[in-house]
Amino acid sequence: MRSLPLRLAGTCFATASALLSLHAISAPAAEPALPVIHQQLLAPPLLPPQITRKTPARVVVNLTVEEVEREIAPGTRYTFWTFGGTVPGKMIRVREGDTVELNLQNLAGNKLPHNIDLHAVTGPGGGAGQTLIAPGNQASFTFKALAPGLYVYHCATAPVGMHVANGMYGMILVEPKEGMSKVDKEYYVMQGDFYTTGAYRAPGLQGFDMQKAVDERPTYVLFNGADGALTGQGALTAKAGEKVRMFFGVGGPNIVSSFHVIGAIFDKVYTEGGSRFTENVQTTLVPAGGSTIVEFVPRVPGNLTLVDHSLTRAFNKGAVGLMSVSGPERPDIYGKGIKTPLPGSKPPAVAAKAPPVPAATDAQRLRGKAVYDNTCASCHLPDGKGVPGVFPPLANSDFFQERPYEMAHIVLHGRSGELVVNGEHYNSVMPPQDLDDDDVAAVINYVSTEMNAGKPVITPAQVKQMRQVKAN
Ligand code: HEC
Ligand SMILES: [Cu+2]
Repeated sequence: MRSLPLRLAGTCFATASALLSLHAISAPAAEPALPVIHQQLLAPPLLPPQITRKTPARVVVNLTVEEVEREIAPGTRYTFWTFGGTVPGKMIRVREGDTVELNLQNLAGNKLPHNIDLHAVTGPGGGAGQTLIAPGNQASFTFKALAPGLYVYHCATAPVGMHVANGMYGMILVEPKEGMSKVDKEYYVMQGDFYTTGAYRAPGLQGFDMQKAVDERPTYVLFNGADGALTGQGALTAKAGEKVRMFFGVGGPNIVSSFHVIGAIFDKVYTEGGSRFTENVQTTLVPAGGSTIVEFVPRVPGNLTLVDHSLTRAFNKGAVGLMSVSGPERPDIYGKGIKTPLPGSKPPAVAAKAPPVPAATDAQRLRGKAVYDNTCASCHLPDGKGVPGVFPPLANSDFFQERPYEMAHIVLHGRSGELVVNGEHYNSVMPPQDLDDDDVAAVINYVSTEMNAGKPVITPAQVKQMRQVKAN
C-alpha cells in the first residue's frame, strides 16, 4: 500500500502549488514546501558560489544540450556535443538534502537524441530514462541529493562512449549539510580524451574516429575541452597565499588521470570526490567518470602547471593547464639557484664557432618545413610562436638567434630546466628528437631562415659531429 502515496508524491513534485494542494493525501512521503532556487550556471573554469544556506531547497536546474562546432586546437575544428554549450558541461552546485528539479532541453537544431545520467542520483539510470529526448523536446525529473560529494554527470545515449567522447559530461557538487570551509578561489576543471580522424593538431574540421576510441588511442587528452583552454588568456590565476580549491573530474570516456600540479603540493585531497581527505599529496589518481577535490595554497610567484602526469598526454596530447600566481618572491621557500661550471671543465664542444654554411637549396628548405610541421609544430605551434610559459617560441626567439648553431644540440639531446626566451621564463622538458643528421640540419636551418630572418647555420656533417661529441 505504500507505493500509491509515494507515486502521488512523485507527481506532485511538479510544482510547489500542486505539492501544497496534495499535501493532505500524500502524507507519508510529503515534505514541507521548499523554497525554490533557480541555479545560475557559469562557464568553466567558473562555477556557482559556495552555499551559505542552512536549510534544504528545491533547486531548479535548466540545462540545454547543444551540438556546437568550435576549435579543439588552434586551427583545428571539431563538432562537440555539450551540456550548456561548454566542455565540460556547466557545473551544478546543491546542498545535501536538496531536491533537484532537472530540466533538460534538446535544442531543435541538434541532430541526435540525448539524455543525462547524474552520478549524484540514487536510482536506476541516474535520470537517463526520464530524460531521453529527441531534438526539439524537453524532459524534467526530480531527485533528492542524499549524499554529499563531487559527482560526474554525462550523456548516456547509445553509443554512450561516443556521446561522452564528444564532450557530454560535467559535474554536480553536493555540499555537505554543514557546508564547506571558506576558500579564496574555486576552479572547475575536467579532463577528457578525444578521438579525431586526423593527427594531433592536424588542421581543419576533424571527424570522430570510433576505431581509435574503441582502441583507447586518443588523439587529444584535454583539460576543459580544448588544447590551450587553460593556458595563455585562459590560464587560471591566484595570488600567493590564497587558498585555492579545485574541483577536478575526468569525463573520459576512457583515460584516467594522474592529476598533478607542477610546483604545488595538495594540502588536502578529497579522494574520489568523497567525504574524506588525505593530506600532503603530490599526484592523485582520478578514474574515468570520477572526481577529486584538491586544496592548496600557492606561495611562490610564477606559473604552476596542471598536468596528467602520464606525461606524453601532457606534452604530446594537450593535457596541460597553467595557474599564474602573483605575489612577492619568497627566496626563503624557493631559492633562485646558482649555476657554475665544474672546476677545470671546458665549455661544451658545441660552443665552438661553426664554419660558414652554404645557402639552403629549395629542396633543403622544403625538407626543413616538413620536419618542422611533423615534429616541432605539435609543441612550438605551426607558426613557431609557442605557448607562453609552456613551449618557448622558435619564431623571433632571442635565445635561438644568440647561438642558432647550438640549437641542433637541443634537438639531438633534448633540454630541460630554466630558460628565458624573449623575457618569458620556461622551466620544462623538451625530449630528444629522433631525427637523422639531414633532418636536424634542415629543421634548424629552416627555423633560422624562415622564422628568425637568419642564415643557414649548420650542415648534416656538423650535426653528425655534434652527435658524436655527446656520445663520447
Ligand atoms: C614535446 C614538445 C616539444 C617538441 C616536439 C619540440 N620541442 Fe623544442 N622545446 C620544448 C620545450 C618544453 C622547450 C623548453 C625546454 C626548457 O624549458 O628547458 C623547448 C625548447 C626549444 C628550443 C630552445 C628555446 C627557444 O625557444 O629557442 C629550441 C631551439 C627548440 N626547442 C627547437 C625545437 C625543434 C627544432 C623541434 C623539432 C625538431 C622541437 N623543438 C620539438 C618542447 C618541444
Ligand atoms: Cu548525448
